[in-house]
Amino acid sequence: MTLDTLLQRLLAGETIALAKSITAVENDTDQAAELLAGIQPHLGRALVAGFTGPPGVGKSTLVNALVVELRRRQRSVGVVAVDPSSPLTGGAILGDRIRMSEHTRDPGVFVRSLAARGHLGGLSPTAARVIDVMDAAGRDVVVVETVGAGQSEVEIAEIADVRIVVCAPGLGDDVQAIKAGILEIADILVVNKADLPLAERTVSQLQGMLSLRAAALKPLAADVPVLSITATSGRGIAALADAVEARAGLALTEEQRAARALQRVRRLLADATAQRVRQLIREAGGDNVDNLCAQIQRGDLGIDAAAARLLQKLQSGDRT
Ligand SMILES: Nc1nc2c(ncn2[C@@H]2O[C@H](COP(=O)(O)OP(=O)(O)OP(=O)(O)O)[C@@H](O)[C@H]2O)c(=O)[nH]1
Ligand SMILES: [Mg+2]
Repeated sequence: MTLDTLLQRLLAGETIALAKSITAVENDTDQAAELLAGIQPHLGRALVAGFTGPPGVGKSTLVNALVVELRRRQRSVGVVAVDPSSPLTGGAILGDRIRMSEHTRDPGVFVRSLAARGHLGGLSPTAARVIDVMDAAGRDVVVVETVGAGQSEVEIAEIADVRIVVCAPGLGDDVQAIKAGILEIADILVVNKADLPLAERTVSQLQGMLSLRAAALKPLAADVPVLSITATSGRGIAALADAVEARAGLALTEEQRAARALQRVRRLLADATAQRVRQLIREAGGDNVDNLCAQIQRGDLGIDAAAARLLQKLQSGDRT
């Protein structure tokens, strides 16, 4: 298939073109680069819903149940499951594949599992591109599942229009993990496994944290709903779908679409730039960086001034 044909068929939403395009993107082919450039003017339509949370809380089960609900609402769906290859849960891909296989005969659902490849806790740049390809193919909603919230280059928080943080009842560590930062990114909090004991307590703990945060920092935290859900039975899923659709529009005007696309590109650019700078620093290594560090340690140079100087040196290719 020529690039033009592939692009046309992808934009028309053909499943085969979508599959081919994603494979090209995963393999980082020359055609993929051109394809990604070609789809740019068409991005920003899909609502990207990012699910994150500790291993085993039921993210995949929840995503699966949400997909069923979205299909009931006639939404076309793309699912990107970033396989954590987690030593904790093992076999995650297999579990996801089995659960997702009930959708395989529905052209309205397209599922792709991606290896995390060292991007544990976040998204690889490939995942971000796969999301774009699904967007270009006209999927109404792209659902992304990642584990935790790590330090990878492209975080789900950066890409998603709606961030859903999932936890399960009565796991002290869970709540700690959520305290440690992912609460900050949540637009919606889900306490899954509401059929288990202590679910209500976890809900009120989370509500307590949110109101503390609302008082301290973020007045908008009060708007973060805490939903109690049993993914295995589907209880509470409709409320989740409502909340997702309420946070980010599905029927966008051309202006809103352009604004959403711009916001994503902005984040990706910032991200790529940060990555490039890190790489340059690694390559520059040695004296350049060490000299600046020594000056900082002697108290001769402030850290911000040193960073500005380092950026200048990196740009000019100055290796002294
Ligand atoms: N009791 C109960 N169990 C659930 C519920 N949702 C999921 N589970 C179970 O929890 C286990 C983990 O579910 P997954 O959906 O694989 O969890 P996950 O968060 O995707 O796990 P990783 O991707 O490995 O991090 C499975 O055995 C599910 O059947 C629920 O609502 N209630
Ligand atoms: Mg999973």
